[in-house]
Order: sequence, then structure tokens, then C-alpha cells
Amino acid sequence: MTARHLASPHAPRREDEALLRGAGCFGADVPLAGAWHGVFVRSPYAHARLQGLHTAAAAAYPGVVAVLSAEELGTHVMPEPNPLLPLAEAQNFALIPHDTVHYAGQPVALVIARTAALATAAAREVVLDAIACPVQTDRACDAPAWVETAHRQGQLPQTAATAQTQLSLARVSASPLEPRHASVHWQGEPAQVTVWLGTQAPSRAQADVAKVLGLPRAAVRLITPDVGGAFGARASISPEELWLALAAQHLARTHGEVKLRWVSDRSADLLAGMQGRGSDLTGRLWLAENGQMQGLAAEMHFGLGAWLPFSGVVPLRNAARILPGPYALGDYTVSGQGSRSHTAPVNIYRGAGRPEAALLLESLVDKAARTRGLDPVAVRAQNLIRPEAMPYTHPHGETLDSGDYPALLQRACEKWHYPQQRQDQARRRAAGECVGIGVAMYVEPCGQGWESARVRWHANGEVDVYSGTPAQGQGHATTFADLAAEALGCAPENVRVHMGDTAHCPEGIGALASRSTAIGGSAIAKACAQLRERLAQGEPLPLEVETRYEAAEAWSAGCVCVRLSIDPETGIARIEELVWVDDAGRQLQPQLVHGQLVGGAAQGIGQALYERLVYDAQGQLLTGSFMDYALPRADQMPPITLESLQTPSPLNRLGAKGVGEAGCIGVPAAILCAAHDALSPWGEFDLSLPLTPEQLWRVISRFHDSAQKA
Ligand code: SMO
Repeated sequence: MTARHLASPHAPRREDEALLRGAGCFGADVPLAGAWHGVFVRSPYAHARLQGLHTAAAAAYPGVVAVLSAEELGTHVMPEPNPLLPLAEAQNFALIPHDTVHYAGQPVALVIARTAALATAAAREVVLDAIACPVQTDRACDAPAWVETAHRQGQLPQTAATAQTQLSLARVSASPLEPRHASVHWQGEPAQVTVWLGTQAPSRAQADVAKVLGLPRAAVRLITPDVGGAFGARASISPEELWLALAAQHLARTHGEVKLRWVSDRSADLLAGMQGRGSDLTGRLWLAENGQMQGLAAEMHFGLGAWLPFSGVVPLRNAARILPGPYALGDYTVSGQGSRSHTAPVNIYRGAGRPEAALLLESLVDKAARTRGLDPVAVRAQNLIRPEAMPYTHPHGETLDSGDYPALLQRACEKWHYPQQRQDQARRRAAGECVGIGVAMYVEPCGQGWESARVRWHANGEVDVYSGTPAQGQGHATTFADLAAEALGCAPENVRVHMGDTAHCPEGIGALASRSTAIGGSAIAKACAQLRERLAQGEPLPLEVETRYEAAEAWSAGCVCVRLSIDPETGIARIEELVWVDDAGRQLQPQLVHGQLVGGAAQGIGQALYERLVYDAQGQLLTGSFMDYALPRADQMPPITLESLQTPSPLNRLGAKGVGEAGCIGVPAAILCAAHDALSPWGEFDLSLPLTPEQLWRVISRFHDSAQKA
């Protein structure tokens, strides 16, 4: 990384800086003096009928306030998922299990004590009687579809496909630095409830909590404190968070005012938090001899967990609808289905279906090009949607708003000296090295819909900005303060930004799907423009404006080039170089954009090479700590060269597009293409993610064995 990329004319905001200096207020720091602590008793079974829960010993433990389960807390169901794709049957998943448990780690009881240590010790005294039932595990492709989607355009060619591929993507964990948590302060009659949650969607969380408590929404104040990373895993409410609210309600009946806190830990979050990815993809691509793409067929199966979080259907929906990606494809048939399994829930995770689409499509393009003896970069250049065709609507109705895809490919290949890379590769191959080149395109639709803002301009010149969208470390306070200052023509120091508190902030959808700047930022800019308008018409300060801003999806795009070598002795893959040209529209804060791109690349590298949640046939998680679940480390990050083209989106007033997910989309696709390319002298092989040393070694050693026999 060069200094040029890190230089920024914008100073970070106090609020953002505080997080880096250790002065933030994260879940465990929420000031709630004297709060009782909750610890969950979790099911050791992946699927079982509950016979009895023995809690007397735990209840008698020193310092224990209560041991709560279905008997005390009653019957409730988890919120229904987002109706973007209809379910085959309504979810109706029991929030507090009373007769059946459906995944290992599902909470069955909540022990509340005066300290976390006492609650932990007492929780060990709870005994669960249950009868184990048959377990449907992760790769249950034969399980009935719970949710489906399909897109069809024209007739596929009657000939055999030029290339086909099968690809399995492991389940992974978003692994934010900060585990989940919830704090509840219950006061008064009628009830006034304050809930602190590290959530990406405070307004929806407020509604979810109010609904389960049977309270009007206004009785619940939802505060999102500083959040140590989210990545989609914090987009939808967890059962544990709703349990805590119900426990406070129950205890308030006898205790009046109640203060409760729950802080999860890494193993509990790996076991029972929101997981991501986990799909089996197959695809076929028809490519004419002249390189023209003629048809694509794809089938996608997503093994979903025991219940669907609000956004749980989104990855399947996105993967299927985004699949034609940046190419003007001929005819295509895409179908996808998701089925239930006795595992932890699966939710959106940074990319949310976009990585699946890019991985399948880009590896197919490479395979088809090799089969035809064509250069994969030339095939891409030939089939990319042209800038003059923008906005471009795919036949199934997805509209790409803007961008110059051929320019991204061309600039990336120039910057990387692609022809030279091929020459070097040929030389190293001749010397016996296993080295591959991957050049992958990606698109990243950012969210659609609305966000809101309220801006108050005080008589003394100070400005308060209230956004409906929160932050989880992206630096929104800096972005929002600067854009408000620019729109109002005042100094950024005079602007205070408020996010994530339903008592003060207007309603919002949330910080997800790469939408905060494009839509939430545009809402602020719109409010500021209205303030200036009213001043121009002679209204005096103070003035306040509240706005909603609605926008259609803006599509970012980019091209990632990777050179990867594989040690034939060990199968260890090493990314030697990564060159990336992205277009996230107009960049308001280049330094923050850079951070998002590099952070996303690290997570993309983790998914491509290292990370995997593993369940055994009984539905037991085998990767329950960072001793077994391999996150990428600093020394596994390659040098990354980044350049940005900026095609402003015509769809929002800032011209911004999404940027948070790009690294998880384009980088794994380029790595997979490079791995296939590295192995291609020996043939075409189906690979799974992550590209473990064992997997690559087995492919290579097969070749070595047969070479020796010959
Ligand atoms: S996976 Mo993102 O938080 O929509």
C-alpha cells in the first residue's frame, strides 16, 4: 500500500477516533451499574425432544436471581423472515423451546445471577433431559425446499455446454471482534424499556423487541452503542437478545426495576450465532468458438439452518438474481433452493449471495475460455456490458445503473502488466512451478429502499445530524459530518452526528447491503439542501428538517487480478500479488473507502483459503473456537495494489455506490480462478472453498502419482 492511498484531506471524527483509542462504549461497557448477568444453558443436542429441565440446583446456587425457561417465559415465536422470497411453510420457530430443540447450542434456559461468573457456574448445574432425534445436516440437498427462486430467459443451446463446474462453499463465520451482547433496563409502570444491542438495524430490532414483549413500539428505546464489527451477522435479531428482554419483563413483575446484561463469547457465537455462506453450486456455460457467450445454466443449493433470521433468504435471492453479472449473456436458466437443517441459523454475511454469483460465473468463464483455447481476459472483454448500453436491464429485470466495465478490466490488466504475467507464468511452469493467474470481474448492487435523516441547525451555527442508519466501525460519523458540512457550507467541527438511538434518531432500515452512504448519506444531503432553501427564503435559525430518501440499487463493479502459487509438496496456496481496480461511484471519503476495500479483501481471502465451519453427521460443530476455525492472519495478506475509477451513480444525490462488500465478492472469485489456472496443465478439476492445502495437495499428488506410473 502506498502513502497515496492513505492520504486523506479529511480528519477523522472524534467519535470514530475514539473507537481506535479504546475510548468507545461497546456492549460490555454499557453503563448499567448493578446489572444482573445472564448466561444461557444451551442444548448439547442438534435435534431432540425435551423431557425435562432440572433447574433446582442452579436456582439454589449463591448469587442466582432466577433460572428461566419456557415454563416462566411462555410461548413466543421468532419474527418471520423478510418476504423477499416466500417460504414453502411459515416459519413459526419457537423462540423459547418447550418441546423440541433444533440445533446444538440453541438456548434452553437463562440463568441470571449477580455476576457473570456466578451465572456461568450455576448454569453448569442445569440438567437437560432429552431424547435425541434424527439429524438433517448441512449438505442436505435432498431435503425439501423451504424457499426457492428461479430466473429464465429464452432457450438454452441444444448442444453440450462448453464448460461445467461444481463448487461447494463452506459455511463461515463473520467473526466480528466483538461478540453479541444485550443489555436491558426495565423501569416503571407502564413499562419503559431501554435495550442496548449491537445491531445493524435498530428500528427493526426495536419493533421486534416491542412485539415479543406485547408493548407499543414507543415503550421500547433501542440504543446501538459502539459496535465491534457486524458484516451482516448483526443485521437480524437473535433469540438470545429477545430472551433477555422477556427475562427482564418477567423479573420486573416481582422486582419492579430490572437491569440485565448478557455478553456472549467467541465459542457461543461460533456455535449459535449467525453463520454465513454454505452452498453447493453447479453451472454450465456455452461459449461460441468466437468467444461469444451463448447461454448459462446454474443450480444453487443453500443449506440453511434451523430457522431463518430476518435477512436469511437474501443470499439465495441475491446469488440467483445477480448471476448474469457484468455480462450481456445470451439465454440462461438459474434456479436456487434453500432447505432447513439442524444447524445454527444462516444469515447474510458481507456479500450476501454476490460472492456465490461471482465465484460460479467467473470460474465458468475461465473454464470455457480454456476449453476453447481463448484468452480468458479477451473473452471477458468481448462479453462485458458496454458503457454506452448503461443503464442496462438484464432480461430478468435487474437494472445495472452505470459503470464502464471494459475500462475496469483494461485498467486492471494494464496495471498488472497482464501479458508479462502470462510470460512469467510460462517460464515458471517450464521450471516446474505450480502458478496460476486469475482475473475476475464482479458487480456489487448496493441496497435499495429508503433511509431517513433529521438535521437541526442551531442559531449559534452548530448542527445536529440524526441518521436512521447506525455504524459498526465504518466511520459513518466522519462521512456524515463532512457531507453535512459541505451541503450546509459550514465547518465539519460544528456538526455533531447521532446514530443508533431510537429515542432521538428517525426510523431507518439499517446499515446493511452497502447502502449507508448512498441512501443514508443522501437523506442527510437532502435535509441539508432543504435547510439552505428555507434560509434562502428568509427563515431564521434555528431550523430543523426531517427527510426520507428513497433510491434504486446502484451497482458497483470491479476487476481483481491475482497471482497464486501452490507448493506441490504441501498444497499450500500463496497469493503472491493482488491488483484491484474498483468503481464504487463517487468516493466521499477515499481513506474510508480504502479501508473497506482492504478489510473486505482480508475476509474474502479468509473465505477463499482458510475459513470453514464444520459439522459432523450428528450436527455437532467441530470448529467451536479460533483454535479450529482459521481466520486469515496479517502475514497471510498479500501486497494489495488498489486503484479506483469513479463512475457516479445517477440514482442517488451523492453519486455514491456500495463498497463494503466488494472485497468479499471479487477477491475470492479471482483466487478461485487463479487456483483453477494453476492446476489447468493437468486438467480441469472441481474445487471447493476454502482451498485447503489438503484439497490442493490431493489434486496435485494424483497428477504426480499418474506421472510416476507413466
Ligand atoms: S451482508 Mo450486509 O450486512 O448486507
